[in-house]
Formats: sequence, C-alpha cells, structure tokens
Amino acid sequence: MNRVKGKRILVTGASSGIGEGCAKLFASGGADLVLVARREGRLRRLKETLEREHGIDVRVFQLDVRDRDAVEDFGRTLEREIVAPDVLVNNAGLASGMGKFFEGDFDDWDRMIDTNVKGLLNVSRYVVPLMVKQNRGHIVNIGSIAGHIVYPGGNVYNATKYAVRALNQAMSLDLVGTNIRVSCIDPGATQTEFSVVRFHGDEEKAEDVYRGFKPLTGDDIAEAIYFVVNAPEHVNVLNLVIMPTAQRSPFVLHREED
Ligand code: NDP
Ligand code: 8X3
Repeated sequence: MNRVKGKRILVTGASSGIGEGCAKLFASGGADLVLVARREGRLRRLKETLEREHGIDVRVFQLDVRDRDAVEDFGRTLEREIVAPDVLVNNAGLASGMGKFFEGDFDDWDRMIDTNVKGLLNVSRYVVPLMVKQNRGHIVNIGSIAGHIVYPGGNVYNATKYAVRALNQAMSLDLVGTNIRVSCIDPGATQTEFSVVRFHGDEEKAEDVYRGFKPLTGDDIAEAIYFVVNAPEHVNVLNLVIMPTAQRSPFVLHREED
C-alpha cells in the first residue's frame, strides 16, 4: 500500500548519498518534496529530473543547517508558502577526520558537532512546531551504528551520533500525546560521499573503506526510511539498525581478499 503519495517530505542533506536516495524514492512514490543542502546546483538538477519524471512538486533551499538565523528564515518561509511538511528527514551530517582525540583538529570537531547535533536541533526547532500545530507528522533522524558503539578514531563523530540517538528518544518522549511519530535509522557502512568528506577529499583512502565487501548504498537506506514512513499512522519504528551482510559491527567485517 502506498501511504506516501501526496505527502510533503522534507529532506536535509538531499544533494548526495542517503538524502538524494530518499528524494528519488519518495518522488517515485508520488510524494512532494522540500530538499535542503548547501550545494544548490545539485538540488536544482535533482528538482528538474524528479518533477519531469514523476509530475510532483519539488522545492529546493540552499541552506547550511549550522546557520541558525538562516534556518529560522527557512522555517518562516515554510510556514508562509508551503503547507507544513508531513515528514522531516534529519539527514544532513558528516564525519570530519579520524585522528586520535588528543591530536584532534578543533575545526573538525566544530564541523561535526555543529552539523550533526546543533544543525539537527536547529532544523527540528523551526520545523517541528509546524507539525505540532497540525498534530500530525513524522521525524526521521539519521543516526548510525556509530551511535551504538565507539570505534578507534571515531571519538567526536561517535559522540555526535550517540547524541542523535539520545535526541531521538527525547523527541519521542516530548511528543507523547501527539500524532507525531519519531524514528531513528542507524546505518552501518554505506558507500556515499561520506568517507571522501571524512578523509578531506582523499578518494583513495575513502575507496579503501569499502574494499573487499559489498557496502550499503544510499538507495538501500532510502528503502528502509520509506518503509518506516509508509507504515500505518499508528505504527512507529523507534529505532532501526541496518548493516551490510558482510558487517556485523564496526569491528567485525568480512572482506574477500584480492
Ligand atoms: P554524503 O556526504 O553523501 O551526504 C551528506 C549530505 O549532508 C550532503 O547532501 C551534504 O550536502 C549534507 N550536508 C552536510 N553538511 C551540511 C550542512 N552544514 N548543511 C546542510 N547540508 C549539509 O553522506 P551520507 O549520505 O552517507 O550521509 C548522510 C547521513 O547519514 C549523515 O548524517 C551521516 O552521518 C549518516 N550516516 C552515514 C553512513 C555512511 O556510512 N555513509 C552510515 C551511518 C550514518 P552539501 O554538502 O551540499 O551541504
Ligand atoms: C557512518 C558509519 O561505521 O563509519 O556513520 O561510523 S561508520
């Protein structure tokens, strides 16, 4: 059964990877979209394709989720021009660096904390009240297996994803008595631009992360998000952990040697 047709899905970080996968899949289900990221050119190209192929309405916004004033303006524009979103996919996020914490780079730390934690809060703070007003909606937070177990060099990234898992529970509790659902999707190794960003543009190092096994793709995670959103209104998936079949934890990963 298709329960997403005609809904308005807001996806942060829609210019690449999991967010782009969500935009494409929800578009194919007939949902209208609000797409957010910093790289506006990519969003515009996606809008053209999806509107042409699926006859849906796609609005795009160049937005840095770290910029609280800009997020506030975005929230006001949503309220003024568009009906409140039925679904908010809090996906924008990144890892930056993988060094030991005692040698950590302050810019990397700020980038991760400001995007993954404060950015998610900024967007939620200005979008969720629109849902509360109409007593309807669904927040889907993108966490990670990095929010369940810490791995060497993960330090601050791990801390941000533990925070996302805590905030997911907090949102769920704070919204008790409303019809607003809250879900956290926690992927394992997913081949997107994630590792290129983590290793500051080093493509070879990024490629090596996925050597010898079949990682998840942004489209795989989008399917899981679609499943959670498409469930009947009285069904709420609080937490969903998804890993490649070859991966059983950040530490246990089977690679076929060349
Ligand atoms: P990508 O790098 O492919 O996508 C990240 C997206 O986030 C891009 O669209 C990027 O757009 C956007 N983004 C980053 N910073 C900002 C910002 N300040 N403001 C607005 N948008 C921003 O990686 P993934 O698709 O893999 O990552 C998506 C989410 O999934 C992240 O939260 C990540 O932590 C999480 N995740 C990823 C896993 C993986 O293995 N890939 C596993 C578990 C979780 P732009 O640069 O245009 O702003
Ligand atoms: C991304 C997956 O295992 O690199 O969140 O932390 S992992």
